[in-house]
Amino acid sequence: MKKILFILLIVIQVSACNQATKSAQKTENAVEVPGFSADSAYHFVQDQVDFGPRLPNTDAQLACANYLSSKLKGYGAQVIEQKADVKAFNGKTLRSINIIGSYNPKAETRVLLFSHWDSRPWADNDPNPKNHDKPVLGANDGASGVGVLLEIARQIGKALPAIGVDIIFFDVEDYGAPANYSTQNTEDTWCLGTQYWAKNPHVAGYTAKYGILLDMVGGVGATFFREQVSEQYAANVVDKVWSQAASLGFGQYFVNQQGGMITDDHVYVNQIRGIPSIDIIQLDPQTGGFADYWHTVDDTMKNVDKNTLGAVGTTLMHVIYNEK
Ligand code: AHN
Ligand code: ZN
Repeated sequence: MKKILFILLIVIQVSACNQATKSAQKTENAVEVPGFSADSAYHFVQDQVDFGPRLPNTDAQLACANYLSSKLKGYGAQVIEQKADVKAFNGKTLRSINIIGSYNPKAETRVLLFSHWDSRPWADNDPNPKNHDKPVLGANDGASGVGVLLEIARQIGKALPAIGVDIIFFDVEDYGAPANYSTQNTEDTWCLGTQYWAKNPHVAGYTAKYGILLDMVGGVGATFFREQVSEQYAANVVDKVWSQAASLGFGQYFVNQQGGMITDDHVYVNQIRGIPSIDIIQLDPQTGGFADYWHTVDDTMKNVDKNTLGAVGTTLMHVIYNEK
């Protein structure tokens, strides 16, 4: 009896030992993905909104540019401010400040993450015509994407991923001609900071494996459909991001169905720089339009939800840290 017990013990011991080796290998292979703080991202959105509208040629623009650059520097990025004069649809010369933060600048495999940081000078979609000349605060339209990317920068600063990452905050995206401006094609009046960078990248010949644009990623109950320009140039990246979101339980935000099409910053990164890029954007596939507070004086913090910021940020953290 004693002998049998002894053998049994040894068998248990050995199998326990095998078990231990297996799980050790598992932890060795699995990538550590740092957490994403939605609270922190939300604060970064609030910080930007506190500067007031971030309009070209204003002091608020300079103050917020300083804030964004020093945040990125503080989180260990190598930072370049790319200043340029760009021409608006109405003939005005606008000072554009693109802010670029790089991690692992020598790594050959790179991922580009981007958002616009300016806000729109006119609330021309406001139901009240009296508001059409007032600026948009841009809590969701502008600040939300940047808030998520600043939190990603904060996490990357603490533990670098295997690849290189470039975070770009593009300026003068939202100075596009109003809908009733002219009968001519006005698509290229948007995204002026991005168009400038795509033709004059901060590093000669700059490229990346792929790019991800975040535009209006903070809305309450937001849904992100597979946007069509993204699908055309970078369907594999859409697959990667939407399936990562699904496996994290964020399928209610990232709806795996065809969405609308939008001329946004990713168009120029695709067409001019040749970097396959997608747009994560709250765009209604039925109406082809945005949330009802879009380009109104109501684009304020009350429409920004930490849960949405968290779903987008957590998904991107998993994408980035699983990249080799
Ligand atoms: C067009 O209206 C063609 N593009 C709008 C892109 C945009 C504006 N994203 C945020 N604000
Ligand atoms: Zn806008």
